[in-house]
Amino acid sequence: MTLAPMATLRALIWDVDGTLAESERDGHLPAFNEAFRRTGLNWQWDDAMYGELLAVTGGVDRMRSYAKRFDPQSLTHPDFEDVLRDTHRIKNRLYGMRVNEGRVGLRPGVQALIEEAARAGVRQAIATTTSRANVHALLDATLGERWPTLFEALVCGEDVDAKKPDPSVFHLTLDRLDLQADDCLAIEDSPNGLAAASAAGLRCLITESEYFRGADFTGSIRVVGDLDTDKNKGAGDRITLARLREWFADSRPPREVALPARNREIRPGA
Ligand code: XBP
Ligand code: MG
Repeated sequence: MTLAPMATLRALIWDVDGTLAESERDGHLPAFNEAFRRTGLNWQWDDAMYGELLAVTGGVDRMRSYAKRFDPQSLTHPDFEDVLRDTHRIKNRLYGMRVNEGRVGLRPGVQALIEEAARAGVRQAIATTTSRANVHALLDATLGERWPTLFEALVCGEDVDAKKPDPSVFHLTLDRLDLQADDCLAIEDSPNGLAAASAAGLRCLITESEYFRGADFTGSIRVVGDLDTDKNKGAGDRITLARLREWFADSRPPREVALPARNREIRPGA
């Protein structure tokens, strides 16, 4: 019997919304509602509705999907697509303002893990379906001007044709890092994020967030709450890099791997 070599964790690939921050609840949702008021859309999303709408990633696609389900009349407006674009632009500006006002902070334990990984030479990247401007705003406001030195790749919604659960954002991130999926751990908070990471052949840790608590995360290597508390160990015992390395080495990469359009070799777990 030949034993498979033990996998070594070489990079962390971070999601943004819901993972680095509760930015959906504290940033995007209130910004969407204020943008609707400003553009004259007679829409108002509450928490329960937004939780449902998050099944669709990407702000513009989310609004379009809401219109189809709940306000089909709006689709017949000749300028509907322009209204969506304007509303989204305004929403992102308001989101940036909220972030600058300090209303969207990093989740507990996030900064400690980022700093620890950086000190240990574990490489880091960001793979998100949000707009680039939103990521810049959040990282500027929370990690300050040194954040570009912490993340080697920053892949955002504008960089791909299809958003999560499509794996494109992860394929591009792996390309930029020049690493194989088997070397990296994705950190996500949503079923769409997990599906995207798994389809790219990545192991995935789930840090449960407001809107996806209790969702089905089968296929992840672990489901934890905030990163400052290991549920199995008790309050105050945070998710350390050592723990991630252990969980990573003890797990297998996902079997369901969608090959990227470009013929890149990705080896699913045996
Ligand atoms: C994030 C998203 C984004 C944000 C809003 O998903 O789906 O659409 O909700 O950002 P994930 P934009 O955390 O899985 O990357 O309005 O810029 O799209
Ligand atoms: Mg997310």
